[in-house]
Amino acid sequence: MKIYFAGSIRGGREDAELYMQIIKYLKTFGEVLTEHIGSPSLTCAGDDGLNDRFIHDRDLEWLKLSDILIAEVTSVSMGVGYEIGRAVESGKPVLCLFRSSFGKNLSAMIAGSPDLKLVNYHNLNDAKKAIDEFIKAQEF
Ligand code: 6IA
Repeated sequence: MKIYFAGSIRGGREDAELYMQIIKYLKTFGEVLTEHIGSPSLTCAGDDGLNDRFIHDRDLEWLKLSDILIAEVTSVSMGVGYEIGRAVESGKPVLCLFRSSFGKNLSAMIAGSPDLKLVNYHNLNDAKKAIDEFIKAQEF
């Protein structure tokens, strides 16, 4: 199974360590095409040497190749929202993981979407449980 993990980059890297843990768990189910999202060396201000058009086209290509999209949506990120929208439009199963206890408000465009699965969670173990259930529910 190919998995697209989406997490904030320019929206802020506060949760980068958590992304890394989620990605590590997702790798037990298949190939994570976006492993770099958890990298501590990828900063919101930094430059990985790639231009934006290249990043956009490459990431959409990976999204097309993916079987599912799993997004951590607590940190507000325009790129993650865009990826979720594109995945929903192309009929991919989408799981959004949100930590409501962090006092952030989730966009109504995600919270109100009937075309994705949204799970409120508190810690990594909860996230793992949500991932297990979501993947089990898919028919590949
Ligand atoms: O708006 P954001 O930057 O927070 O969007 C993050 C989402 O867009 C992630 O889920 C990625 O899939 C994608 N994305 C955005 N920027 C990049 C990137 N390099 N490399 C890979 N995926 C990206 C940006 C480097 C930048 C700090 C110069």
